[in-house]
Parts: sequence; C-alpha cells; structure tokens
Amino acid sequence: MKESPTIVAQSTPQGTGALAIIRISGPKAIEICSKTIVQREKFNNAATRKVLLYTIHHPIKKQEIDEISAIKYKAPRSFTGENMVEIICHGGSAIVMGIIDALLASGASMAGRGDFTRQALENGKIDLLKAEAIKGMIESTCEPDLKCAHKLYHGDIKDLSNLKERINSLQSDLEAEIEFGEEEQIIENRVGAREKLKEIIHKIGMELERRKSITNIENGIKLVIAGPVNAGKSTLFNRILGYERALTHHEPGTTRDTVSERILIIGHEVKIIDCAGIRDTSHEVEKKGIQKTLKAIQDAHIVLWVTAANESIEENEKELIINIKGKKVIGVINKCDINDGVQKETFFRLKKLKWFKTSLKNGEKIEILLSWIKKVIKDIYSSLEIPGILFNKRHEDIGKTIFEELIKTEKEWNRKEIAAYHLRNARQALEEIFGAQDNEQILNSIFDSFCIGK
Ligand SMILES: Nc1nc2c(ncn2[C@@H]2O[C@H](COP(=O)(O)OP(=O)(O)O)[C@@H](O)[C@H]2O)c(=O)[nH]1
Ligand SMILES: [Mg+2]
Repeated sequence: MKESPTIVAQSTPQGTGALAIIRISGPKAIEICSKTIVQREKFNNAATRKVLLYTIHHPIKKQEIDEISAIKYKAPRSFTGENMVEIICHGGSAIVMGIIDALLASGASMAGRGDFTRQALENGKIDLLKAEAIKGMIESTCEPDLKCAHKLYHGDIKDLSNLKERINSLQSDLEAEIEFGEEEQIIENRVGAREKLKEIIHKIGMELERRKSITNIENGIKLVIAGPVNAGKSTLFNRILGYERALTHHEPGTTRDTVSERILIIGHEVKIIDCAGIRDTSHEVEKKGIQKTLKAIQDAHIVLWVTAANESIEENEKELIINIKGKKVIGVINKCDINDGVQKETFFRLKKLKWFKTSLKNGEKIEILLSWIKKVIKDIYSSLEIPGILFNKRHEDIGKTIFEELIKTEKEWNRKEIAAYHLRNARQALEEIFGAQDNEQILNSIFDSFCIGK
C-alpha cells in the first residue's frame, strides 16, 4: 500500500508578524523535521507534546534559518491523527519560506487547502460536521457566527437529528399509504402526516429566517447617519469616531459621497456611514450622493436621523422618516444651542420614535447618545436566535432545497407518487448536510474553501 504523504504549510496568515506557526503532518513528519534541526538528538529524544527550543537550518544549503520552538506529536494522538510537528518561528516571510523550503528539501510535500483537517477526517479524528465547525470557527466574523460553529463543534445537533427522524417517519407514512392506500387506518394517518409535514415546513422556514438575520450582520452592524443638509451629520460622525474624519462646513451640501469607518462598540464591529444630506437639488453629483444615502438607509440596521433644531420640519422630511421601515431609528435634534427644537421633538414623540436633543458643536450629551446606541446594538444581538439545523452557508443552501421540496410535497399531497418523489428529494438533500464519507464531491467543495495550513 502506498504510504500517505507528509505535508507541510504555514498555519498562521501570510505576511509579517511577531510569530508564525508551521505545521508538518504525516508518517514521516518527525523524521523529516529532525533533518532540519541542528540539535537533532535533543529533538529525537524530546518527549511528545513538550515545547523545546531549537535552531533550524537548511540541511542542503547548511544555512541557519531561525531559533524556533517545536512540539512533537505521535500518531494517533494529534489533531490529524498522524505524526505531527508544530514549529513556532519568528514571523518574517523569509524565515517562514526558508523553513518550509528546508522541510520540502527533506522530503515533505506542500499541503493544499484544508489538507490537515482532511487527514483528521480520514483518520476518524473528526466527522464532516466537525470539520465544517472548525472552518466556521476560523471564518466567523461575528459572535452569532461563532456560536453556530461552537454548537456544531460540540455536536449539539439534536434539532438536526430530530428533523431527519421526522422526515424519515413521514416518508414511511407516505410509502405505506402508496402500498396499502385503501385501509381505514392509513387514511387516518394521512391527516396526521400532512400536519407533520406542515410543522416541518414551518421549522425549516424559521431556520432560514434565523440564518438570514445572522448573514445580515456578518459584516458588522450598519449605523447610518442621515438627515437634511447642514444638520451636523458629519460633526456627529467625527464625534463618534473621536477624530476629524469627515469635512464639516457651514455651507450646505458639503458631504456628497458616503464616508464610512469601522469601529468596535461593546465588542461588536460597527460600520458607521456618514451620508450626503437630503434636499431638493439640481446638481447632478449631489443627486447621486442623495441616491446613495437612500440606499444606505435601506441597508442600515440603525439610522441616526440628524436634524437641526433651528430649521422647521418640512413634509418631505416627515415622509422620509416615516418611510424608514424595519430599522432602529433614533432622532438627533441638533443645534439646540440656538433653538429649543420643540417642533421636531413633537414630531418624534408623536411618531413614537426615540429622540435626543443635543448641541454637537459643544459636544453635549454624546455619552448619552453612545449609551443608547450600545443598547440598540445589544438588543439587535440578543434578539438573534442561533440556528439548530442550518449552521452555515452550505447548510443554508441545502435548507432552501429541502424547503422547496417540502412545499412541493405538500402541494402534491393528493398525488401520492409525486408527493413521495419530492419528499425523497428533501430527504436526500438533508443527507447532504451530514455528508456521506464517500461523497467526494461534497468533501471537495468543503475542503476547497478551507485555507492552506488548516
Ligand atoms: N450652532 C451649532 N452649529 C453646529 C452644531 N453642530 C454642527 N454645527 C455646524 O453646522 C455646520 C454643518 O455641520 P456638518 O456636520 O457639516 O453638517 P452636515 O451637512 O449635516 O454633515 C457646521 O458649520 C458645523 O460647525 C451645533 O450643535 N450647533
Ligand atoms: Mg456632512
């Protein structure tokens, strides 16, 4: 039998860093690595899982590369289930390339995407769902994403297993009906079966909604600062950031394009977007800017509607505010140093919107506004439900197929054979989430999206 290859790759991201990690895994990992270690005997005699300091050199060029720490793992007690060495070196790219080159010259081969995790899968250390969970943990960009990955990693898939059982049982009911359709008992079952089907459809529909809300915040919460021209939007943007990022000026129409920055608020990534002020204009560039503002409002999670206390509220401004649907809106009545802003206050109160009076020029009450924003962000996150069936994008795509096939099953309920056909399709799609070991195509599509070194 052909021996499996010993693979090597950098596990940390490319570029310059204080430290980098290189992994080597396969039957010859320890032997190959020892060829590159100056203190070979110390390395060979070192206990497994113990971190020791060595000098690494190129065995052919006889050139020293770096001082490293290395840890040996003996099969099967390693992440991949193979012999493994983890090398921690200084994080310069010449060093990393030099070490990888030394290991390649000593008999290792370069790892492809996800090859280490694939070894772990092939050696039975993890199953496909756990491999996906690892990928999910690496790629997660927000807390709910990470929670999904953790759930999968810890095998918390009772809802998924339960769904599988329910679809299987529904299928037996339907097959039985096709086989023995005339019997009374079966007819009774049939009504129950249809109810079961509706419940399953509802459940998958809810899961798809949950995924949608998570995907929606994967790139951070979008906080849009919008409102009429010259109200103090850019001043607020700068105040939140703490530095003069956007131009502010008494001339209306200063901000023409959207300007954005990312910051962390209570540990969550927030993209703050300062927009062109809204007004009637014949100026083409400004018009384009205003269109971008309207689009930003559409995509926003939170809208801070900044409006000047000394300007009266026009009908079109009222209409714009009323038309912001499905977002958290906070009215910011600014320039209260020159006017009491009662008219605008009355409007926000009437529309049951949260509002806030300030003088940004004097930096008044920024802390209070920030604490409101924090609360809104907290509410957005706490209202998110973590999926129990569809844990990632691949599952979501499969979930959509299952949903469509179940809808067709229900639609064709009275044409038993056709209904059974769609139900079978739904079941097969569900099997794909679990991923049969021999389904090379599924495995390839998952591992191709891994990074090299994992
Ligand atoms: N009196 C007063 N002027 C302000 C206040 N906040 C901003 N301004 C001024 O209003 C003008 C427009 O501000 P800017 O932030 O550029 O408004 P934007 O067009 O909404 O982005 C600038 O001259 C600011 O200095 C405030 O609270 N009171
Ligand atoms: Mg501006």
